[in-house]
Amino acid sequence: MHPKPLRALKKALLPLLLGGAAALTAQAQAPALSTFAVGPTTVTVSALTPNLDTVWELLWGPDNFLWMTERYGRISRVNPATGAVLPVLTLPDVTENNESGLLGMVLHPNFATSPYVYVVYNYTDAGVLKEKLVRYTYVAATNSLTAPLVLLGNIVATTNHSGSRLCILADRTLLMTTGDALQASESQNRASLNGKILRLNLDGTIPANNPTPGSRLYTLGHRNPQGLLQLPNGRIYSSEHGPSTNDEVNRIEPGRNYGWPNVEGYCDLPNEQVFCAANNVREPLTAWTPTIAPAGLTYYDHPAIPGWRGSLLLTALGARKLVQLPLDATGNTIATRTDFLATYGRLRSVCVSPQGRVYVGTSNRDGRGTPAATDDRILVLENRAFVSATRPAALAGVEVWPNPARKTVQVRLPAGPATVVLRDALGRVVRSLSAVSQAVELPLDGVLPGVYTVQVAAASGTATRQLVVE
Ligand SMILES: [Ca+2]
Ligand SMILES: [Ca+2]
Repeated sequence: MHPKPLRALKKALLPLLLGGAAALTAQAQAPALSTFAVGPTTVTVSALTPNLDTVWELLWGPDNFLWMTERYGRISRVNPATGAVLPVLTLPDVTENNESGLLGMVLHPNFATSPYVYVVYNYTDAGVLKEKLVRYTYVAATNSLTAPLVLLGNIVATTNHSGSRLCILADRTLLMTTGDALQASESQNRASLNGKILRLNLDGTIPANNPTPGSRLYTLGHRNPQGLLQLPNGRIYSSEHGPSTNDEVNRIEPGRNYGWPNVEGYCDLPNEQVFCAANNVREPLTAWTPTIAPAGLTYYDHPAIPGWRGSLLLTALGARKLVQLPLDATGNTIATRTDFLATYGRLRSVCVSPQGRVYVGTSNRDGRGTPAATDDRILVLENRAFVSATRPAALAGVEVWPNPARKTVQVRLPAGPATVVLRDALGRVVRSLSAVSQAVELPLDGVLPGVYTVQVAAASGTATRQLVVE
């Protein structure tokens, strides 16, 4: 190439290159909408994606994208760096009416080899509104969902009190919350699927070790639970809408009765105490009167925002806020409730990324809000000082063997004290330990076969290795 055309080419490319650099900078630091303090930490709020409609579910996927449901029926992947929405599928048979529509979603924990997406939604069957749990298969090559398989259908529904949040437990069974469909007595009817938390195998069959053999029921006596999660230590929590009093956060224990409609909130009235004593009722850990309309529930335990570590984070629709609920060591006590994020309207979905950012989906277009021009939105909550200060050096010499592994795995650490964390394909912590010597053995008992990452953090840097557990 002659010098002159080369110069011309450079001249033509320069604005593009500069423009690209500016765009990258803008992505890295979206404009701050507001900040708030969590102890000494400043948390910055920015908008990742505008112009959505009722963000019902948000979760962090093994592809390092956010996965989202919008209640009218669309499933999308959202690029967390740019906010770009990549629609995957708009379900053809969702009925959105009042509180009903496309609700919760989970991905199979071993998505690399079992690319299943589980969704729960309302549909219309011969003119009657119902609810079903459907498994789709994700095809990465075409960014699409195919082969829908109904795992549980024909559930009684109305336009209100449909639940439904999904959660896959560490033992790879699936929990699904259902609402009472405005038929309160059904919550105590063991023959009904309404007002329950159900437990299924991932193929829809009934686990052999459910509380009652042959029954899908895991717990009963719920009104309308819309938050559900399991902590790394195995404990399970749920949020639940009360009537005009007594919204609840509950610790979920197999076979327990959560009281509705005979008990609202605590077992504190004389007739409630009689019912509670006779029916193995589990009282809530905390209850709200007046109500706040609690929805999404997640767990924060990342060093990015130290003041939130060990806490449940709960979104509230009616009260329009995010609530921090610190758990004590027993997991049975919530001593304080601290409110954040009060200026963005109705908040419904929430998840945490492996980097310690919190993503919150608004619900201002659900018929009960006052949407701003750019609603609904995904908001990002992050400690920007932590993010910029902790881009650590790569730690050389970390070795993981055997790989694939079965009962234990050895991790070689070239640089003294370190923390070693094993995460599953969804980024969830499966094992975590502190190592003082230059090698450590990580037990794998109870760890199911699949693809995992071993993350090592030492003073001199970090390293990540993939591990296959057989
Ligand atoms: Ca209850
Ligand atoms: Ca009560």
